[in-house]
Amino acid sequence: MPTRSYTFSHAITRAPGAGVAQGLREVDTGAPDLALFQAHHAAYVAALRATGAEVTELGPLDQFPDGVFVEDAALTLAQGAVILRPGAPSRLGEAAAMAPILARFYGEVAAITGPGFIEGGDILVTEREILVGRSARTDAAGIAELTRRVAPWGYTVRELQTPPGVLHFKTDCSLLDEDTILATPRLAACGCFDGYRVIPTPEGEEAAANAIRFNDVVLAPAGFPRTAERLAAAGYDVREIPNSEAARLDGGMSCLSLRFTPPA
Ligand code: CIR
Repeated sequence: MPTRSYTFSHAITRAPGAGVAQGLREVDTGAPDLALFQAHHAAYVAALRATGAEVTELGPLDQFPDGVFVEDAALTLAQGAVILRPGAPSRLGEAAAMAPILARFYGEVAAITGPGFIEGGDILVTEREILVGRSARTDAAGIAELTRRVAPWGYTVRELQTPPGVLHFKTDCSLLDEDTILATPRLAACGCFDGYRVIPTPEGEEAAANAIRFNDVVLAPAGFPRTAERLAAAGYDVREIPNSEAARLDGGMSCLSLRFTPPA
């Protein structure tokens, strides 16, 4: 039986638009180069498609500079989808824009209505549970509402803490398979992955912790050779994707797609 946490027939992405220059960032290292970002994005989409997945590529949303990071707007599960409620005020409207897109694939699209907030970057779905990190974007009320929404589908949610100063929980970790998580040592130190096998990112390569397992491959940001080697040595088929421009906006592999298999 295919896994529900990393085997997917579909993905949704959104092309970066001219507005990315205004995207949120913790540290300003200069605006992303749009042409380069588009080329990186194309490589990312091609890598997803190469696994056999059907990728729906949405056009840029001019009023939302961070719209390329579609993961934060919704949670896509095997039984249904949940429109989220981003904690960044400039990103709140991205969630509503995703609702009609997901309705094409899901009979049931639920929504987090508030008052809490929750962004997809803080949600790690594993084969056995859903881990959610509280962060500057995701609060206890948002997590509680998500917990109620997904309970009828048989999911348990475990609330954790995103490390201080880290944008999202998944900035620091990724699912590699049913039992294995790639994580920064600073996050794994919390003990929140007890019961899983943890592959730590090498010192100095913490920014490689945001990767995605997508069908038979692991998409990892280029430029972190020791992490790529470590993953390859553990038996994963790694595809390195250039990510310099998304990284200027604190974005990585997971942020750039919604991954799912529509219910039959
Ligand atoms: C933001 O600050 O919201 C965007 N510039 C980056 C979002 C990255 N998304 C993610 O990690 N899921």
